[in-house]
Amino acid sequence: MIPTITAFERSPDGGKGLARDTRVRWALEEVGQSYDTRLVSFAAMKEPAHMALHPFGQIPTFEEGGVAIFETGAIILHIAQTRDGLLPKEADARARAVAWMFAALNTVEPPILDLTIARIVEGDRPWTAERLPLVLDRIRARLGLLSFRLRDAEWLDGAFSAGDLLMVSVLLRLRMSGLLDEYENLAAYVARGEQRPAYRRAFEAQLAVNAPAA
Ligand code: GTB
Repeated sequence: MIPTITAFERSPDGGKGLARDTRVRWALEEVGQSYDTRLVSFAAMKEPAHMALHPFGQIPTFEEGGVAIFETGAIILHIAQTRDGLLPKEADARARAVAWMFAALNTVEPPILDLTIARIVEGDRPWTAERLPLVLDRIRARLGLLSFRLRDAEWLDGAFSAGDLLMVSVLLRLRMSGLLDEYENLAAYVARGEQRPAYRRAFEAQLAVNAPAA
């Protein structure tokens, strides 16, 4: 049975690959699993059929047989646990890779999301100019320690894993900010992720849906 994921009918990023379905597509490509995509509009996301799948009316979701789940991290963990290629087989190494998945989503991504909120959602508020440097410093604090931990390694803990997939995906959100370029090894790490054939296929698949009409 081929899994079905949901994605934006048209992503607001116009095909930059920043919406979270790209992470799920990437995971599926890494394990060689073909998939169907059901595109949903912002209105359809809030309708009962989709809300039954996703309690917060968002994308992505994942359905396969009797499994219907939401939350990108949970989806990627499920894919990694049911197929080879995204988590080490050895138990201790597997636990460490899962820890990096959580670190990407729970420790590194929150301050990065704050930057989007500060710049886009609250960009016109009077306190933004004062808040922005604090938000940037919180991101730098995380990036500095991540950079120190990675040093000159190719991936976070041995072979490429779902932890790297999520960390690279989270860091990619910083591309436009220029912050990533302050950490040479992190910029190279993200570039390595983007060069993976599975990432390229995932990116192209979302681009085919989201690219602005010529
Ligand atoms: N914690 C959930 C997960 O990880 O799956 C968060 C899911 C989520 O934020 N989904 C967003 C969504 O459905 C799309 S990915 N939003 C619609 C809504 O809430 O009504 C977030 C996203 C959206 C757009 C861009 N962009 O344009 O750059 C980037 C990221």
